[in-house]
Amino acid sequence: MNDVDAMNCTALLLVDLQNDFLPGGALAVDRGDEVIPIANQLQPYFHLVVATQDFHPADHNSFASQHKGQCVGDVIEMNGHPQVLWPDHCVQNEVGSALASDLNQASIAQVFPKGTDKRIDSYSGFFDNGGLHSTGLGDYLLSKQVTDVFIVGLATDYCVRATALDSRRLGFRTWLIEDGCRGVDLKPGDCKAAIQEMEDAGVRTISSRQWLDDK
Ligand code: VGL
Ligand code: ZN
Repeated sequence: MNDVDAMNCTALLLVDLQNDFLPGGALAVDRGDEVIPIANQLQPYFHLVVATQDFHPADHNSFASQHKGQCVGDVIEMNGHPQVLWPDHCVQNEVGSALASDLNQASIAQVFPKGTDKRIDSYSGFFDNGGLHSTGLGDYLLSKQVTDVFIVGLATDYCVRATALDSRRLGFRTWLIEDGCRGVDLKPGDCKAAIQEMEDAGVRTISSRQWLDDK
């Protein structure tokens, strides 16, 4: 038994399960496709399913292509924050930004786009990287009386990490479904460090099996 009881309201948060983060995509996460069947299997066992969507304008400042002389993987300063430069990805209304075609989308109550302002990136599904602009996800979850946020998605060391930390900060009991996430590991060990940081912040880790075995 885990300690989520019937009094709690559980939300499954699908982070950036989009074509560009899957093998063959512009910012492919190694074995990112393996989390899609896990996300599908989990969905029926939550009160609410919501998703985030990385959704950039074509000239987003996080793209290396927008910075003369800079390469993918370089880190620059953007609005006073360190910013990794990425390949062009998840461009609005292109196939790369669409939710993964194998993802069951029928039960997704709402999709929250992020990274829509070209001037600043947004790893978290709740706020931009400056912590200023809200996507509305937090208020939405509160309006649904959600107490427990369970996270699966891509990528462990970027958007999953930032989303889980903000979820904790906003006071939700927050769970990382570890086998439901894959990461980038630009530097080897980044994912491991991200998981440690989330745990230190009070995020609890669980496997999809542990959750499903209880049902
Ligand atoms: C992400 C890098 C850039 C992510 C999004 O979803 O983790 N990573 N944009
Ligand atoms: Zn992005």
